[in-house]
Formats: sequence, structure tokens, C-alpha cells
Amino acid sequence: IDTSEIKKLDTRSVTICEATRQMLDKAQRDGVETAFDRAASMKPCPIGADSACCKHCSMGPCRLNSKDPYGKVGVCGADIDTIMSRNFARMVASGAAAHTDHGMSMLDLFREVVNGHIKEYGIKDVKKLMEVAQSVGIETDSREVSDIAMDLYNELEKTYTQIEGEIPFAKRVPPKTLETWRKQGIVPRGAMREIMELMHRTHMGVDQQYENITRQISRTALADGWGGSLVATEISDILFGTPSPVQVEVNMGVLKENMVNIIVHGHEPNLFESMLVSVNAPVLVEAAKAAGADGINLVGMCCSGAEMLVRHGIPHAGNFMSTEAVLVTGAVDAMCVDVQCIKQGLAKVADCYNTPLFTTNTRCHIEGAVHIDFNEHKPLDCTDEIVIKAISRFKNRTAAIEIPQIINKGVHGFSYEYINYMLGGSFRSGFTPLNENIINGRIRGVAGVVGCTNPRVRQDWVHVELVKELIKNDVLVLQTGCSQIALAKAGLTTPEAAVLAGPGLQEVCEAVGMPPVLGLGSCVDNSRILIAAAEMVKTGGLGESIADLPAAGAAPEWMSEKAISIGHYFVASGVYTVFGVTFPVVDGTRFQKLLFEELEEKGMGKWGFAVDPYEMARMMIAHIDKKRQQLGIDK
Ligand code: SF4
Ligand code: MSK
Repeated sequence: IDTSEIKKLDTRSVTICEATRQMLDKAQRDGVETAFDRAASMKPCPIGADSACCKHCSMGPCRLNSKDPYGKVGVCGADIDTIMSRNFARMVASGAAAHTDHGMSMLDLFREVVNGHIKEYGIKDVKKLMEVAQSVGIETDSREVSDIAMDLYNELEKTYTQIEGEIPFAKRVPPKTLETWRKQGIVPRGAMREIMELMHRTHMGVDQQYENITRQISRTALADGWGGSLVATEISDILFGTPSPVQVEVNMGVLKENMVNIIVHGHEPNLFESMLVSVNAPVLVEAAKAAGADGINLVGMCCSGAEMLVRHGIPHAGNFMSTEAVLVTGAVDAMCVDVQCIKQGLAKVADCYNTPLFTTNTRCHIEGAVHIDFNEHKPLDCTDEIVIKAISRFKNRTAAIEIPQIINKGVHGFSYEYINYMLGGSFRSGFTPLNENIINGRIRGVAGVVGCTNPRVRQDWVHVELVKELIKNDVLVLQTGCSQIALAKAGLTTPEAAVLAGPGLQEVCEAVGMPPVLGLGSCVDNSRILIAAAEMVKTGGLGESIADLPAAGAAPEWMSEKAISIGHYFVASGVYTVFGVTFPVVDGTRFQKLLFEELEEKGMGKWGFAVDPYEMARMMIAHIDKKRQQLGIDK
């Protein structure tokens, strides 16, 4: 493109990821535009950012004034609280739909594996199958694995299709938390019903009372967290294995100039698992060598990458805001994507470097990308073809190659099951060591720091500073999604990073040999944090509901609607959840007060907002201390 169109970007100010910065500099030299450039040149609409705009019907769009939120109403009479809560609701509906559709795809695959229609995948973790089946009341003693699996399929299908009753995994919710939900009328029935009802209620002229809308927001978000997302995690573990700690390499240096580099980016693990088989097929490895390569190098990005990082230790090239930058290396011989967080801008950047971009999921086509449909009944047809095309691109490479020589190491793969095993057994007190160490104060509390990166803030910086501050104050950090890649690049997911922790947390980490920052999986695996929280309640000593725990959550650089759904399912489950960047509400309104204060008074968690990572840490630690005090374990 015409380089004069690109305003010179100060690349140091937009990211702390050195590899991404190097590639953004190269992109500028090459005249290639990325989302960082577009973010710099496109100012967000201030009315939209505050969610003070409604376009739910053609009498509008109606724009209210966030400086005087109650000064006027929309043409239909909708006030600011109705408008904001409806907008918020639709973000939750969309985010929950993404996770639940992902979970349903996993469940479809599981059914076809169990009934023998798909032979390319199998049940890899029978122990997990048994545990999940038992958790929803399925008899497992002296029964065939396939019968138990089919019963589990039928039970979990209700997560989506049930029209009355409670979703199956409600059985895993601590009783007091569940009691709160029942009292509020927010126990999800089935995800399809909740999302449909939320879309209906936010149509023009239906639900126009923000508290009533918020009840359905909570119900829908919970159908995501304890429904679709948890099903996606559990079924993926059953089919592909439950993660356990593995040494990994992250950053763009994992690309190899003399190899055929293939990147998988998106979210669903089945495409990547099939690609793993394809890149190891002797005939394709031979073809790569015949083309002059040393072999085939498979690398992950974003959450597909996080899934494979924690399960198989597959190298990871970078998080969401590095997906365009990685193409600028010229070293990527194919990028294939499935669903979610895939920028349309990738197509143009890929084209500039002669890298083929492949879409594979019928839900996600991109103008300029080649679509090769991924059929789970013949998965290798798609992934083999992509490998062949990548080899051909390697042979005919035209772009100059420049790979930032940066590789960071970390230990990831801390599923809840492993955390339980690692900190397993019980003390004389009868509590698990995790609870015991929280009670005795070595660990002050637990924080989930998760979520995206966003070009509206300096990439990775807020994540890294927040996490450093938390561990320094003896808060154990659990991570998923793009956030854990930011911390891996900063070197904090190694056991050696324990020296950065406060004395109590450091002692625990050194005794167990674990990092102070535990990477759990992809963004759909935030469900692992819910389960960890539920187990902390179950094992005792830390109160009776999730809301009692000395715990907090944060998504400091969030950008997606999925993040809002995740944030709200944590809030509805009882967790204080702080978001950064921006928050889609107008200050001083009743809806904001409901989200930021009143939900907590109803026995749930609450939302918080701060841009500055140190302020965020202060808010989270203050909350953890408040909970410690309420539990009588403050010293
Ligand atoms: Fe305006 Fe009401 Fe229509 Fe929204 S629903 S665009 S507030 S008239
Ligand atoms: S990929 S939702 S940018 S975490 Fe899950 Fe990353 Fe956020 Fe997408």
C-alpha cells in the first residue's frame, strides 16, 4: 500500500513484546498496515464507548449524553439504564453463544466418536470421563466405557437443549452459591433457551427494566461458564487429554527459517489435533525435505495455541495482538484458522508476504482467504492439504525472511486436576494444602488474570505489571488465554520466577517446584478456574460459597464480547472481577451501581474497573483482604 497513508507509529509505545515491536517496525518499512496503525488512526466513538447509544430499531439510532445521562431518553422513551443494560446483554449473548457453540461442536465430535462414526479421534482420558460422569450422577461401576460415554453425551446435551430445569453442571456448584442463584431465579435451564430469551428481551419494546434485564444477563452468562465453556473444557480433556505441566517455548523465535512453518490460530482443538497428525505423516515430512526444508514446524497462536501448549507443549508464537505481526516475518508458510478472534486484516497482511491464509470452519470465511472445509469425519483431508500447500509455499518463498530471535521458556498445563495433585493430600487440619496455605496466610489469596490483548493499551504491559504486583503481595495467579502468553514472554511462568513473589508464596512455590503464575489453558478454559474455586469451597475452611473466597479476577486488556460474558459469569458466581481498557457503562447511573455494588449485596460478586495495573492490583488485594477478614483468617 501507499506508505504515506500510514501515520508513523511509535512502536515502543504500543507493545512491550520486543518481537512484535521488531515486526511492526518492519511492517512500516514494508508499507504494511496492522491493527495497531488502524487503532491509532481511528478514535473510538465516545458515546458508543460509554454504551449510551441504542440502535435496536429504525426510529433511532438514539444517542444519549453521558455527561447528563438522565437528561433525555430515546425516541421510544428508553432511558439510559435500559439502553446500557440491553447493550451489555447483547455482548453477553454473543460471547456466551461463541463459547456454547464451541462446546457444542466438541460435544458433536464426542457423540460421533462414541457411536463409532469417527475413528480419527478417540477417548484419551478415561479417568477424566469417569470423573465427569460421576459429577453429574452417572453410574460408572462395572459399566462399559462406551455406555458411560453415551450416557454422558445425553446428559450434557441438556446443557444446550433443555427447556426447563437446571443445566447438568449445576450439580458442581457449591450449594450456597446455587442457593443464591435459585433465590435470584438465575439458574440456567439450557444455553439455547437463555440466549434466545436474552435476545428476545432486548428487542425494541420488550424488557425495559434494567434489574430484570440483568437477571437474564446473569442466567445467560452462567449458561456459558458452567455450561458451554465447561462442556468444551471437559470434553476436550476427555478426547485429547487433561493438561499436566509441560516445558514450553513461546515467542516468534519458535519459527524456523529452514523449516516449513505452519501456524494454527483460533480456538477449537480438533483442527489443531488433526494438524499435529498431518505434520508428522512420514510422506509429508519427506515431501518437505524434498522441497529443501529440514522438516515441518508446527506452531500455535492465540487460544488454539494455548490449547496445544498446555496439552502437548507445542510452541506458541504469540497472543492476539501478534497475529498480524508474525506474518511480517515472511517465514510463515501457512496460517490456518477456525473460529473467534481472527482479524479480517490478516488476509491483507498474509497477501503482502505471499503467505496462504486458510479458513477451515464453515462458520468463518474471510474475504481473500482460501477456504478448505474441515470435516471431522475426514479431518486429514483438510490438514494434509494445508501442509501440502505450505510445502509448496516454502519451495517458492519470495518474501525476505526476518525472524525475531527471541524464545522464552515456561511451564504451563496446570489443569485443576493437576493443581489438586500437586498440592494434593491433606494436612492434619483436614484441608488441602492450597486451602491450608491460604488459611495460614502464606498465600494471601488467589487471582485469575485472563483475557485478550487490545491495541488501545500497550500490549502485554498491563497484564505483566498487574501480575507482578499480585505475586509480590503473595497472591497466587491463575491464567488462561492470551494473558498467560504475555506472562510467559515476560518469563513469569517458570519456577524460577518464584523469587519475584512475596515470602509466603515464594516458600510454597519453592516447596512444590511450581511457578507463582499458573497457565491453565485457553479462554474457554476459564471454566477450570470456576472448578478450582468450587473445589476450594468444597474442601473447607474458606467459607461456604464462592463469594466467600479470598479471590478476585481481572481481564486487564480485554477486547471481545466473550470477555464480557466470562467477566459476568465470574461476577454471578461470586467473584470480584476487574476489567481494564474501558467499561461500557456511564458513570453514576443505576445500572453501573447495580453491576459495581448491588450484585455483591445479593450474594454474588461485583464488577470493578481500572486502567492502571497498580490500581487494579490494589483493588483486588483490598478485596482479598476484606474476604480474609470476614473469614477470620486475617493476621
Ligand atoms: Fe431509539 Fe428506542 Fe429504537 Fe433504541 S429502541 S433506537 S432507544 S427508539
Ligand atoms: S483468544 S477472546 S483474544 S483471550 Fe481466546 Fe485471546 Fe481474548 Fe481472543
